[in-house]
Amino acid sequence: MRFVKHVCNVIIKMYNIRCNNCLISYAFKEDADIVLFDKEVFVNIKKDEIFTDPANKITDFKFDEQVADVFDDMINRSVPGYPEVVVMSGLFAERFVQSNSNCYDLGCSLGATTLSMRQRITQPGCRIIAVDNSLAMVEHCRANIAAADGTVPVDVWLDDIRNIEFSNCSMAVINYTLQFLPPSERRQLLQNIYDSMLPGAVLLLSEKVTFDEQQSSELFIDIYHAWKAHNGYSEMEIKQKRNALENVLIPDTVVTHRQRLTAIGFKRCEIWFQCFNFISMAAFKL
Ligand code: GEK
Repeated sequence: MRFVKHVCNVIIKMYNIRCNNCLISYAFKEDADIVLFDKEVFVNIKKDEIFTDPANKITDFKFDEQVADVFDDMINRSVPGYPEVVVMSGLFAERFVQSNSNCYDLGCSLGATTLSMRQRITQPGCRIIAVDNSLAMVEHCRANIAAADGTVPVDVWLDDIRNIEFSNCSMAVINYTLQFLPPSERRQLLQNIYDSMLPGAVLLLSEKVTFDEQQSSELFIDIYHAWKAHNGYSEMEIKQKRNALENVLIPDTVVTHRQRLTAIGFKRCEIWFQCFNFISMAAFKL
């Protein structure tokens, strides 16, 4: 179990996200016309020790029960900016979700983004559809949703996001999941989402990326690994996880993401968050 606390001083808004046995509280403070962001993190979660022991043979990474059980800790220590992206997804939901429409959380894992969106949706008649193809993730996610407060109905589907028939969509979020699809199948999924979108809808896409400049790629990977070490992962854990993900997580460049989104029909797409080689984009239908 780990226990982390970081507090800010002047709190004007407070959000709580319950996820599994973890409570993350975010506080926002405001100074004149500048909104400063700070957070209080109060975490009590199972530690990710999956790659602690040396393995004879590294097998491809799988989202099984072992991973689902420690996922809160794993993703918070492995994806820089993850808590911010989760909270900010809620702020996008508040602004973009339209009445009587569907919102999608694709590759929902434990449901953190779903809960964040649910807390901020104000429009009537909305439904969130959270999809993941890992049974372990879906079971944990359903328990998390059932334990959380909220009036917006949530359906958690055990399915491959490539099989979904999207409809009446005002917001779709695909946080750190497109990267796990074969590159040749990414465009069709995004096209399916786009085709189901209402005018004014938004797609949030968060991904690990690579860079055309090899020097930039190497630099960001290096700093990223230093950040993982700072978060308590050993060199061996970092190396073994990297090897396990090698054939499973295939990052695109920002240019590829932009070109694909534009070719599909999105009118604008902007990077709204970046930390090292992790980005979040917002793509707008109009
Ligand atoms: C979060 N968005 O907490 N169909 C459905 N689910 C899939 C597929 C697929 N084809 N491929 C992978 N997944 C989450 C974090 S994690 C990112 C997303 C990470 C699921 C997989 O089972 C896992 O739960 C999730 O996508 C990726 O905001 O672990 O780096």
